[in-house]
Amino acid sequence: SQESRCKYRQNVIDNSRKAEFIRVKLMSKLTIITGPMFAGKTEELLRRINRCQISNNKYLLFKPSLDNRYSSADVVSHQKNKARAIVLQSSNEIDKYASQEKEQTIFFFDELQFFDEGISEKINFLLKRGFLVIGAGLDKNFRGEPFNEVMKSLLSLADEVIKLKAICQVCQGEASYTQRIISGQPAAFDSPLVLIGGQEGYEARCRQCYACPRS
Ligand code: TTP
Ligand code: MG
Repeated sequence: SQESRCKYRQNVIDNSRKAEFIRVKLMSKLTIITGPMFAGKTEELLRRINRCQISNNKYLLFKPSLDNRYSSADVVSHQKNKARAIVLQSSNEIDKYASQEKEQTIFFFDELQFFDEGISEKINFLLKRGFLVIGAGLDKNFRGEPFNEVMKSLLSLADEVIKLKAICQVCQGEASYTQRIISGQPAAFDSPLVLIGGQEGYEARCRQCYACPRS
């Protein structure tokens, strides 16, 4: 009858909605790769991107416009691996990618600590849409404190936090701190938060070898 056909169709719709809902719930996940400088965060991000390339899984890689250590839109690791990235001036630009991508697309972010404060809301929106999001960022600044509000909220939003360690450049132990060095000396506590650099201005240090004098 007309009525049972209607019921059947409604059932099919309900079940496929349920399946879609469960799939989105299973799929969406935020992984944050963190730790000090020289820990291999970017390397780990690029390793995962390489797996996407091999398996033909579509991905997008974003980096903030602030990080100009390497020219162009490449994300480059210390091992000189690299991948082409989309440079974002503002986290608002993420909306247009969220609306045009299929849920299979994986969203990668490097240098999360340098995005503006809207980034965690945008990432939460991606997760609600069912996307997998994988990002790398510093947990601590050179002062040994949580890097900033952006990293605090992303680390709390994360489903999985991968803490990588570097090697202490003084004692060769495991390093979880980043030492800023200015003219061969540990930078003072009131030195500015953002100072783009690599081996020239920074070292990985363990808790015991790390120092940040307060003037
Ligand atoms: P990272 O990508 O964290 O450093 P990295 O490439 O050495 O680490 P990894 O191998 O794990 O990817 O980039 C850190 C950037 O942040 C770098 O440009 C220096 C800057 N920075 C600050 O501006 N302030 C700080 O307090 C610290 C610790 C770093
Ligand atoms: Mg890096």
